Amino acid sequence: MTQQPAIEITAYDWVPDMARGKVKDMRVRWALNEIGLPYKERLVGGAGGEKSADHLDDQPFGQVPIYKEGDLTLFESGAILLHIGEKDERLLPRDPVARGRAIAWMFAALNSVEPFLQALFLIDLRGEGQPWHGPASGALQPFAENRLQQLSAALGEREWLEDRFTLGDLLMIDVLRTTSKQQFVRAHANLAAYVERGTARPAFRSALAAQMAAFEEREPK
Ligand SMILES: N[C@@H](CCC(=O)N[C@@H](CS)C(=O)NCC(=O)O)C(=O)O
Repeated sequence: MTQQPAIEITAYDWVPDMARGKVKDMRVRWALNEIGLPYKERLVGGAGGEKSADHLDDQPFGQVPIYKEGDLTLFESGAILLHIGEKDERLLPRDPVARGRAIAWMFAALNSVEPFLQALFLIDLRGEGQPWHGPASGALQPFAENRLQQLSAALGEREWLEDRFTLGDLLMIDVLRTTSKQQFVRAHANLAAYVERGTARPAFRSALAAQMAAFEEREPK
């Protein structure tokens, strides 16, 4: 008899086309694949709509991903990745200096880069046809562009943000590859190449296939 994986991740059973392959359970799938840890999936409805009571019990904001392992239920992709990183030094170095740097890049992805790109996406989503759309977007864009300029300078000609791939790269690449403002990424050849390098990793490719498969099962071609 095959044993059930000890880890369960929650993902949506449906999202609009433009979000497919970009939902944040990708980060968790990718990290688990990097270290060969199997997981089972719990697919929930309610993307962008009403959330079930069970969902809200597990994730106070009614979002995905959710991660379960034994008695532990975790939400927030950054916290989930830190937990997974503890399991394997291929994701999070054991050396305290390298580990500290990797964690700093994880926070940078979530706290210094993603918020500006996310806010621009929301302004576009909610602002279509609104008189405030142009001014709001115009006011925020320089902040986002500046962050990517600074990130590009920090990366330079290196392959990864530090001297090897870590969860800091995984999160940063996920933030960059999913932004609706791809032109800001493409403006920096090194950032575009960095995203290509990360998304060429077999662990990323199989994570993408797994997320897409969940949607395709629901809507067979
Ligand atoms: N800060 C959260 C954000 C999670 C998030 O934005 N999840 C989106 C999918 S990518 C979601 O569930 N959105 C539906 C909603 O907010 O109702 C994390 O990193 O886990």
